[in-house]
Amino acid sequence: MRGIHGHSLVAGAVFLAGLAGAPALAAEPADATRLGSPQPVMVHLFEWRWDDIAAECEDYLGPTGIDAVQVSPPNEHIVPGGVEGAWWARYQPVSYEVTSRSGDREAFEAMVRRCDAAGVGIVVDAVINHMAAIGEGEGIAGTSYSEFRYGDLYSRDDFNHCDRYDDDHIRDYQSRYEVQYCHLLGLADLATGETHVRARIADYLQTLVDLGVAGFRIDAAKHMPAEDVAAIIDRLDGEPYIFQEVIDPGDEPITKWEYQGIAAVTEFNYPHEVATAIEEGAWDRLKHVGEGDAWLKSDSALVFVDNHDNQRGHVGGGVLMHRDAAYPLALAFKLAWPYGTPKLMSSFAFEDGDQGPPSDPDAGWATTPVHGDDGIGCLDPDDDPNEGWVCEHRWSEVTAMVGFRKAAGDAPVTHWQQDGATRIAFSRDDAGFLAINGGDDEWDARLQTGLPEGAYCNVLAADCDTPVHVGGDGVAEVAVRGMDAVALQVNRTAE
Ligand code: AAO
Repeated sequence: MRGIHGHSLVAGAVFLAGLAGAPALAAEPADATRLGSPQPVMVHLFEWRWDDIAAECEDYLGPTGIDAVQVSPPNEHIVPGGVEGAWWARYQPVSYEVTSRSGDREAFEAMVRRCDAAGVGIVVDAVINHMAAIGEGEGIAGTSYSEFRYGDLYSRDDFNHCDRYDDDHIRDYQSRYEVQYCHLLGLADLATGETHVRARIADYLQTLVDLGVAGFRIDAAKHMPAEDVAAIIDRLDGEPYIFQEVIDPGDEPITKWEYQGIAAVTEFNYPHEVATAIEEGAWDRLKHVGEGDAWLKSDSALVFVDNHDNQRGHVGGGVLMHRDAAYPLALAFKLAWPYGTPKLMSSFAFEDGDQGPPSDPDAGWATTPVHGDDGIGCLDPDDDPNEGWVCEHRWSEVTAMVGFRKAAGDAPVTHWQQDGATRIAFSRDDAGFLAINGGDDEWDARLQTGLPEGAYCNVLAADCDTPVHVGGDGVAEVAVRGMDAVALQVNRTAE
């Protein structure tokens, strides 16, 4: 076995990454502590109803220590019936009225209040780059729209008309102009360079800030010039936590570095590197996650193992998701590794990528609740794997590792150890220790845990019947079953 000490992901380390190309914008710090705790964890309750999220905050998220929920877009969108209930109806805004498939404004406000009381912030998915697909129809709150006209909110001059191709759709991601001035997927592209358009968008966001939301995900940020995003955010009173969805595959002219001076940015290296390292049996590569100049600096990075797009292959795929055996281990790594602000995915099961959440087609595709008398709860292993709420955030491995992250605080990574490429272990200084065995056979080893002498519970085990004994030198005999992990944390000792 090789012992590697002095890992470079030391707390407070200054990364040089990203300085090149960073624009001179009014820098809003990407301060995740705005979510209310020093090492916040977020969960995306994808397509959940507001009443369910409120109950979830009280019953699970608050007690587990999850700080924030990313919610699906709360504003009026196209009627789901027009697209056979597809989830992506939510990404086609018709107005900024707070009425959506997840509930009305009253339910939204009640959710914000109840979650806040439970210590959980609401992070709104803000679809502000565009409105619904060019054409005509009706929104879920009854607002009519036609070509480049959305109620009395926007009309033709409020949109970009890029004058490319016959339909002005984006085709070439190598063209900055096209990506930012043509229509993403045929969705009417708002002219975010215009002052009055910025003002309308900012009014919508401000309404939500005033209702008490804790932050925003800026959808399709790459499709708006960074200065437009900055100008909109600059108009807001309050200090929401903001992260911008920018898919930067590394070979396009628009990069994540342009946006990191504004607020946090999605780090798409993360899901792809975690998946490829694990799938190639090169778990030892995880040691370098977040290191080097290809990665956003830690406090600018929003990290995830999968998101609602790439888990269904909409955006490239090539990630791990809830159906994969290695997924809980990938999540354990993510929550133990001190890089970025982690977001958990809480999915609904699906067979087809367009399929919407559990819902009733005969009732306007009304979403089936999780909680309450009509609630269907979360999927059991014996249930139909193609329909239902998966609730990854309730898995015992996940809740245990949220506790681990909190206990580890800002302790740096120390004592990286590995045996071959599939067996890895590291400490969070003297606060926590994680060993992952990505091989099939049991891994029995004497490992340096960094922890004070004592008998510790494996927080990933169902009980503490077989504690791990750490000697005065920090070393322990650790047995990790194949495709399993052992996690110890300083405040979880055996009685
Ligand atoms: C729906 C229909 C469409 C129809 C449209 C209008 O599906 O057929 O044309 O309505 O009627 C979601 C759904 C869409 C849906 C849309 C509106 O995903 O299917 O369209 O709602 O209902 C780009 C953007 C990125 C965006 C992503 C989907 O840059 O911002 O496309 N994500 C967000 C949301 C998403 C949502 C929208 C935006 C729209 O998260 O849920 O759409 O509000 C490359 C580029 C990326 C580009 C992808 C996909 O990515 O770099 O910028 O994302 O291509 O076009 C590897 C590479 C990766 C590459 C990827 C795919 O992974 O590493 O860079 O392969 O080639």
